[in-house]
Amino acid sequence: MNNFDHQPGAELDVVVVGAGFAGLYLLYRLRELGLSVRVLEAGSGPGGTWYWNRYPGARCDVLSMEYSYQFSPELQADWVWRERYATQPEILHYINHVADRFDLRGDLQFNTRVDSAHFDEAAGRWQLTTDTGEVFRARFCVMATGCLSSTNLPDFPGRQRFTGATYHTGRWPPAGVDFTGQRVGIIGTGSSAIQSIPHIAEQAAHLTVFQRTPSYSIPARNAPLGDAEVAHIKADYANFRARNRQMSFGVDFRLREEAALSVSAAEREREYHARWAAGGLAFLGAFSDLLVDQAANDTAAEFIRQQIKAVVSDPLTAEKLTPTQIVGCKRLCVDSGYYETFNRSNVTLVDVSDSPIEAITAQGVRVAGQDYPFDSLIFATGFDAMTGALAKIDIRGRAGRPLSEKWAAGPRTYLGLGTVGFPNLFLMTGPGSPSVLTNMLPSIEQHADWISSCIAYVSSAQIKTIEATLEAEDAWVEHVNVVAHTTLYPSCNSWYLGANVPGKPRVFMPYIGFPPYVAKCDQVAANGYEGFELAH
Ligand code: N01
Repeated sequence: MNNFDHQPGAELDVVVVGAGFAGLYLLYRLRELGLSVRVLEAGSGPGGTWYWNRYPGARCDVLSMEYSYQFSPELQADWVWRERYATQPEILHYINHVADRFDLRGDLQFNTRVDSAHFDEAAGRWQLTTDTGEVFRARFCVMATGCLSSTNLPDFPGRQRFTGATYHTGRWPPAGVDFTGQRVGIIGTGSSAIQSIPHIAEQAAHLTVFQRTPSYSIPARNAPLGDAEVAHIKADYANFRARNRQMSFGVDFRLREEAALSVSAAEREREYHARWAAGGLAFLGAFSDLLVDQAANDTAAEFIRQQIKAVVSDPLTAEKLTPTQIVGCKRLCVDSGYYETFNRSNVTLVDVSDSPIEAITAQGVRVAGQDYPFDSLIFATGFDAMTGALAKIDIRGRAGRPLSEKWAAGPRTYLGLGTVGFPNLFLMTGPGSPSVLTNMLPSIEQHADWISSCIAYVSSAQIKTIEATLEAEDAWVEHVNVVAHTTLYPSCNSWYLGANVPGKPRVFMPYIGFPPYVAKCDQVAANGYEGFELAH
């Protein structure tokens, strides 16, 4: 039940949950409108994903010249990225710089976890309560809670019994961890594990990697950014950004127009080699149909399998590390020395695909009756993606209806921005928006621009509530699904589908295609927010 009887706390125009890239830029935009805003953040500083994911080797897999804000020409002209791919500390430094440069800290409240957000229908206000016992009331509530912020910690039998130290890559201690001389186990081989394993292996006495599904990983080929390259981009940054916004993923994969099977085998091989040598996610841009045609995808998959075989000395280990699924269906990984790490004598790979982890014991991990003792155990087991952070907040809309109840069979939104029954509630990069299938930064800026313009319009037109219509929401959910099924994405057990979390409904959550999505959002706004009901 909603309870609005207790003393209300701060009365605001907008309350924002989360002070990552999304919350920070939204605050900047809302402040420009002269609105009163408070951003509530569980961490002790800004940064969101870059605040929590401090595991060794953490860095972005989108090029740093692209993974940065573009709203301020001065900021992007001044800021100096040092490497092709920025490290987590560098990105966190950048976010803190932005908070200071635009004087945002006054409206950021840290160490504050939002427990509930209830819509008070009579007053037309959102009321948020926090773990610090504070209450905030606001006309608008924006969830900028991140797509990969709620950690997934599988319920391994006996997990609590382990007497050594445990870590989750998504909640890494800020002071870091020294594994020198230790026996370390790591569960999971997604992006976080793939980035951290080479670093941990260098420190630990022995590292044991528990792998359920091998990932495809492309070498990053990280290197210092050359002055000439930076100068070239900065000389025409606005156009560089504009071009990338026209790309399907909002990032330049140097997509070739030809289909993979329309060229000769020799030409394919040449292209894949060139992409492998250049490094990074642009490997997926080698041909136009890699993510839509199984036969095309097979050619890329086979190329990567051959590279793994060439790098990993022990044939049995190489075989275990070789993925069989569709490339890119689960998020492609980008690494620095991942496969090479398995040539070290202090690294062991344990395949748990056929014999799942039986138990966690006081000393370590048991698989197929064999005990692996550890001093430290790392869970690199990912996230309850896109909906997990929202599910942790008791969000209630009209008639006190919980969002968890409405989304019991999977998230339903209009444009990933709003959901029926929850007036004046906006989601940043929510399910149904391109978010994780794009460079997150332009997606975040586009959402913050759209939401702030919408709030400005609603406020100036004396509109009391804005809420998606059921018709628009149903049509959008259907459209997201139809688009997804024109690709290979729905065919594997990825976190895009919620398949990594036991019991989570299997629904493809991100919308595929940044440019058409932006066009649709612009059209909706231009047509007086069509698909939304505006109530006076
Ligand atoms: O998580 P994941 P992540 N028993 O879900 C395994 C972004 N990111 O933190 O594949 C055994 O990818 C699981 O196995 P399986 C990026 O978008 C970006 O690594 O489910 N194993 C998998 O191997 C990325 O995709 C960057 O069979 C279990 C692993 O745990 C996303 O975050 C860096 C298990 C989880 O992998 C998530 O990446 C890092 C179980 N019960 C992350 N449960 C960059 O920008 C799970 N696993 C570079």
